Amino acid sequence: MDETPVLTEVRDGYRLITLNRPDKLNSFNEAMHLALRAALEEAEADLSCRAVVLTGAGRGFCAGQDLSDRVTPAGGEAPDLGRTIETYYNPLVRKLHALPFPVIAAVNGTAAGAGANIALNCDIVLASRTAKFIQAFAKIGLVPDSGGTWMLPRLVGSARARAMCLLAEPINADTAEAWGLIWKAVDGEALMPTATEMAEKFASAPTDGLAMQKKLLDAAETNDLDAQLDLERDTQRGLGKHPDYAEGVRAFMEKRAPAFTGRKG
Ligand code: T3D
Repeated sequence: MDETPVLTEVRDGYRLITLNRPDKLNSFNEAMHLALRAALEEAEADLSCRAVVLTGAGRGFCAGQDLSDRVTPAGGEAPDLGRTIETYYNPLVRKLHALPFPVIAAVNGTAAGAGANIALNCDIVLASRTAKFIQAFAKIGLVPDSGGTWMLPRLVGSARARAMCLLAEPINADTAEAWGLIWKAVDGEALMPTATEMAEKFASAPTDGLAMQKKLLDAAETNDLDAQLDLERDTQRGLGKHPDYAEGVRAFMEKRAPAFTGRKG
């Protein structure tokens, strides 16, 4: 049994959360699901936390479901995969979207199966040039889950999404960037410095405004233009009363750096 399947480092204004089952390429078992859920809930409950960096220990980011928990003897009872997805993967995806601050995935190595899609559900995906994204599901007779079938065509278009899913071939980080699957590919040694520099920037950002940006961009995936325009109006009306807006405008006029208040809770 893993002692600490997820490591959390509390830093000034943000948290670094590391998936920590390196011998199994940080694949998900129940303990890692529970630990990651707890780590994200703790980050959310701590109002001084204004960003999260999610990465993996060792040479991989995450290889999806731990398949050693899925071996059934011939003729044995099949596992109920719907149960794990309902209990763990779907709530995790929903949580990543709902967190009231940006989540940065620092993809340090292979991200496969649900591991790839968990990374792609983060707000900003940075990847080491050695990282690969693999929709590995086809190799074991499954469909992409954790939002894969919803997200991939939106990110890279139908042709690339279909080939990624049906072929299950690795997509390297530079290609992922060129296709718009991720934000940026960087050299391996630059990955964590780039991710933490970004988190530090978010740690002094107008966090409640950024949280509303996440909400609006998610809503835009299903809203029509009229509904989205209304949502922008209503959100802007609310944010116009937030102290961070007043501070941002004053700081601009006074030609100084703004001192945003962060999360109001
Ligand atoms: O609840 C449910 O089950 C439903 C939800 C499903 C969600 C899913 O994610 S399904 C998809 C599951 N994931 C996969 O199918 C990926 C399986 N892994 C691979 O295809 C390869 O390991 C990789 C392409 C990711 C990496 O290849 P490579 O050559 O860099 O590394 P490796 O040698 O294959 O793996 C290193 C070790 O990690 C190895 O262990 P060993 O031999 O050194 O003791 C390997 O067995 C282990 N490992 C890698 N992925 C998994 C794993 N062990 C268990 N489960 C894994 N997913």
